[in-house]
Amino acid sequence: MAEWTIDTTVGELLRRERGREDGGKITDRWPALDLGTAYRVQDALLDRKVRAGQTIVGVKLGLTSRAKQRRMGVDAPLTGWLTDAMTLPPGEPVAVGELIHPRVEPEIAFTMGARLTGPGVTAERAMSAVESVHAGFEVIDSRYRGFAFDLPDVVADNASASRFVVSGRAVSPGGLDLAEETCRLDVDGRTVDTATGAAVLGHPANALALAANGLAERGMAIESGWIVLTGGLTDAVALQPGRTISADFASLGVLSLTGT
Ligand code: 0L1
Ligand code: MG
Repeated sequence: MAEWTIDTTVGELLRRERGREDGGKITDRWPALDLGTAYRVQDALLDRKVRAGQTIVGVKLGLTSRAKQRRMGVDAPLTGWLTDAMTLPPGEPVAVGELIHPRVEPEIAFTMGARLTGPGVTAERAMSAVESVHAGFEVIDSRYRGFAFDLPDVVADNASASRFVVSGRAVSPGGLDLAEETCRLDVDGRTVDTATGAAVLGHPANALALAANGLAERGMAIESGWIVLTGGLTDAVALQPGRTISADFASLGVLSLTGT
């Protein structure tokens, strides 16, 4: 077997995504894959998508709650890229058969009104660059069997990013208490979970600051106009054909997503 490299890993992850097929951990075959190299894989994967015509529209935070980190067996948050090909218009159903094993999680999303460049970004400075706040859903779809991975695996796999939707309703950040913002998650009309914005690193602004500072270490910034998904508020729920998942936020409104 040829030695694993950034290029072969990108090729393998793209092959799985396009073929709708999962597989084993890259770290089983490339144990030396460390976090820094995994982010280089993630950036090279993005580069392949951009060269194929996709546009970067934002960034996502993942594994921002300690509970989710424990459940997935990793010990740190991570960031990934959002492209136009992942964007779902509000109300558009998700074709489950186009994905591997999609799960949906409600998130607080930001639209950026100004460029945010680390290092040293605080939560306060991060919030001052936010233009509007939205209810959001992320559809995650790991390219690893059973969502089983180590941190470098999931970083290389662009943080399991697959699809996302944000509500058309834009709420001004002034006057919102996002740590206290409640979210009720319903599946086919039955409540399965509740959470507040504090589930995301204590406050979604902390997640935004973390993303800006992390990107700065790689020579990048969060651009004006980008969307930032700040991290799952509750556990992710499996998306199935015919299933409707709704998130009812106290101030941000209600968002629903249906599988077909
Ligand atoms: O957005 C997320 O929190 C997911 C990050 C990757 C971990 C997973 O696939 O559950
Ligand atoms: Mg997420």
